[in-house]
Amino acid sequence: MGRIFMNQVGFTPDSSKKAVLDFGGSEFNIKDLNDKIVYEGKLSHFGTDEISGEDVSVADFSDFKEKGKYYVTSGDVRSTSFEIGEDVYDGLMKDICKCFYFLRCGDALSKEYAGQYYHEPCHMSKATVYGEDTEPVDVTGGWHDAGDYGRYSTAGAVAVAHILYGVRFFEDILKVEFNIPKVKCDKGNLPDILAEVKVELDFLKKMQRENGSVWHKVTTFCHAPFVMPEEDKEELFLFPVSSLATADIAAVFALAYSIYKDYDKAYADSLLEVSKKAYKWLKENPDELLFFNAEGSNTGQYDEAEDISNRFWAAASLYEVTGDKEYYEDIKYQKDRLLSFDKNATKKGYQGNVLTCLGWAEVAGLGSMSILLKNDGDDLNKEIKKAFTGEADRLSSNAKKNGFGLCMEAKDFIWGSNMELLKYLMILTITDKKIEGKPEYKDAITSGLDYLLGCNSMDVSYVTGNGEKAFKNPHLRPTAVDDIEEPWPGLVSGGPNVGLQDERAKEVPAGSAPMKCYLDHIDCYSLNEITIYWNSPLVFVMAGMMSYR
Ligand code: G3I
Ligand code: 9MR
Ligand code: ZN
Repeated sequence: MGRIFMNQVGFTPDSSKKAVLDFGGSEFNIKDLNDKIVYEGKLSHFGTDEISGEDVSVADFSDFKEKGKYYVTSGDVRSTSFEIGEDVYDGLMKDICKCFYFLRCGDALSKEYAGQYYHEPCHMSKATVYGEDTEPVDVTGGWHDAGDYGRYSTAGAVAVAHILYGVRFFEDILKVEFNIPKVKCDKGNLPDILAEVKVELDFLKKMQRENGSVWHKVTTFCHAPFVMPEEDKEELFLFPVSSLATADIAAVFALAYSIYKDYDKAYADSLLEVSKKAYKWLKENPDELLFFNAEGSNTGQYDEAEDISNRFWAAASLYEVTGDKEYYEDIKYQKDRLLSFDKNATKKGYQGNVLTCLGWAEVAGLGSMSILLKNDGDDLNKEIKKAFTGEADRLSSNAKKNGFGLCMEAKDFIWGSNMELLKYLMILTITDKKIEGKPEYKDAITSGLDYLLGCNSMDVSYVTGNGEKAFKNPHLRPTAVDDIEEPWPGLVSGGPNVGLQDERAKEVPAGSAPMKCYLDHIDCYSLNEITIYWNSPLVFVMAGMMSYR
């Protein structure tokens, strides 16, 4: 029996629309939920590609724009249902934002807003400064990183950055309400998204030492077993400071200042102070201070090969906010270092142009966004625009090499491949909306979202609660033990990973195509975990989608 893969959530009326079939034939229909044919179309045969391993045909129905709920059929095979409408992504957007609330650490959940996913206060004890004989420190709050209960400075800064750059570029996101407690500010209440991000900012502030440097992470010594967060009572450790964390905090706090200053001046000033203090430390400590786990400790390492992209981002973000020449010189200095490092690097943790990288490690693309926002029109600004259009061209040309219209290549299917995709969709969105619009960029964005929401050869939507066949078994500790049938909605799975880097993942048949290196199993941390920085780029992309309306 064949299968029809498609975006299980739906399409806006004017976007391109398709389903992908793993079998041949000549015709397809769209039927409404009363089984009445509303559209008849011809299939086109695409053939086999290296990422899906399927011989596929494509059912294109972009010219069908009637609002409603439907499914696609061909022969005896039918797809999941989907919807066409202007507001098809409204529920998804609320869900992906609310996830951060459910991931809150400390005593910040209430039964009123968390409902059945409420848990008691967690990780409230003071943290021991690892390897030092000093007083334990209060670093309560923030968001749990992922399926584990660690809180990591660089990962947190990057997740916040995806969201806040989303706010800067596409302010419609400020209107999204997702049922969290209101937070007062000079102008009444903060928009929900800023109230939620403030939770992480307030935690990250506590990760800064007196001298301006920033602890890399606060975790137990080893990952907790599968227990609820409040049952994870092991000693918390603040592991050493890194220049990576310090630079990321300098960058993201300046960015945050640029937004919160319009809502709460005193709070915003305190953010800029954190940023400048971190930057001062960086300048006084020009040598990289990378991070590696203490012997025997196995919580997330978030190791990076260099701190140049982080310093570049910090300088760019502070320059955008202050206009100060000193930062401008630093941007250029770090950019030149980065490009020469990139040229010589043997083990790169990214594909494409380094100036467009938006990951948890390679963060130069975040700095580039600040330079785009500043929009000086100088050579630097032009160089960044060229990097983005070059990358958008590479991605939209990749999208033509497979029947799914997916902008990824086989080598992109690593741990967290869905983030690789979402970073690409961010680049396409920025380029299309803010630099130079092209229909193929928009098509690649649409197809990428289709892939995430079910148009893939796993036939699964990678966002919980969104789509008839959404994944249900994230590697997420509370979900594993809370006795609730379904995880909360809006969680983004890491997705297929050819590395199959956990025990359970070995059950994936040998030689599987990249797109099929996936299992919806709670054990699979290398295929099916969730993290704050896999949700955050989707928030950015959906904010961009709002602006297409
Ligand atoms: O960069 C290389 C690339 O050059 C190579 O071709 C490719 C092939 O395997 O691997 C790439 O490296 C991968 C790297 O991620 C890229 O970001 C590594 O194999 C892979 O092991 C590494 O995975 C990271 C994982 O931690 C293990 O360190 C994930 O990115 C990262 O998201 C994940 O983060 C964990 C935290 O440690 C703890 N909390 C949960 C979180 C999510 O799983
Ligand atoms: O649950 C942990 C997950 O969040 C991490 O991404 C992963 C890699 O660091 O590690 C998971 O924890 C596993 C640990 O490393 C080894 N024992 C089994 C744990 C999960 O079942
Ligand atoms: Zn906690």
